Amino acid sequence: LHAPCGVEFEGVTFRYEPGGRDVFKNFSHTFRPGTSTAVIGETGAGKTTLVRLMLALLRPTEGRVAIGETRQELTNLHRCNFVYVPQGNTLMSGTVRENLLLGKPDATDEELREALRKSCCEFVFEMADGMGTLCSEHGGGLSEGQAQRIAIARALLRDRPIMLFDEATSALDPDTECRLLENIRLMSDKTLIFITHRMAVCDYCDDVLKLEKHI
Ligand code: DUT
Ligand code: MG
Repeated sequence: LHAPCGVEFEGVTFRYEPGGRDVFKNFSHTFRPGTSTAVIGETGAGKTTLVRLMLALLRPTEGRVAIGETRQELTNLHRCNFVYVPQGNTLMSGTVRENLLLGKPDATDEELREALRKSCCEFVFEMADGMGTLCSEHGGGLSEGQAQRIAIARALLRDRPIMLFDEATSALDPDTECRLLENIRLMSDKTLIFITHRMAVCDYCDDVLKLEKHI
């Protein structure tokens, strides 16, 4: 359905306010189609700003961001190439199944189970109510790491060419995190971007992008 799709930053300068600090200064980088990249950098280095520029929630002050074959300026339309898993709990009140179906409304139970297995959510199968277990906006009976994995399963079901993870596995133990990253990487046609504070994630990626803070 979707061809592999890259993201290109070309000479991007960005500041939040006129006369303010440059968060990016003549920054160029290509996220190659079908590869995985770990994005690291100290707090304030611009990781979340990078995400917002890609999603066209912000516009470069100078330069441009291009997606796939497009050479035009990014518009809201280009956002459909992405699935974004932000930091923190993003589940809604409802069952695990209802949350997963937000990713793909017509998914079969087998597709849901497959996504749960890929995102290391075997714990769901062991719960008395299975996919009927209730989640709440505050996590409910789930641990933070369990809620993160269900959010990732939902993102996998959405099936977009570019997947953006902003600290999306921060609550997992290192073994589970490695298993999950490996599973996601096996879907090798996706362009994967992992924003992380954990150096171990870099070992699972084709590229590492370190953002520096400009004073
Ligand atoms: N900034 C603003 N206005 C905003 C957001 C950020 O001025 O609405 C500044 C704060 C910082 C720089 O931009 O100096 C980059 O912020 P960003 O949130 O992109 O940094 P991060 O790398 O995502 O930091 P963290 O690791 O704390 O999430
Ligand atoms: Mg951030």
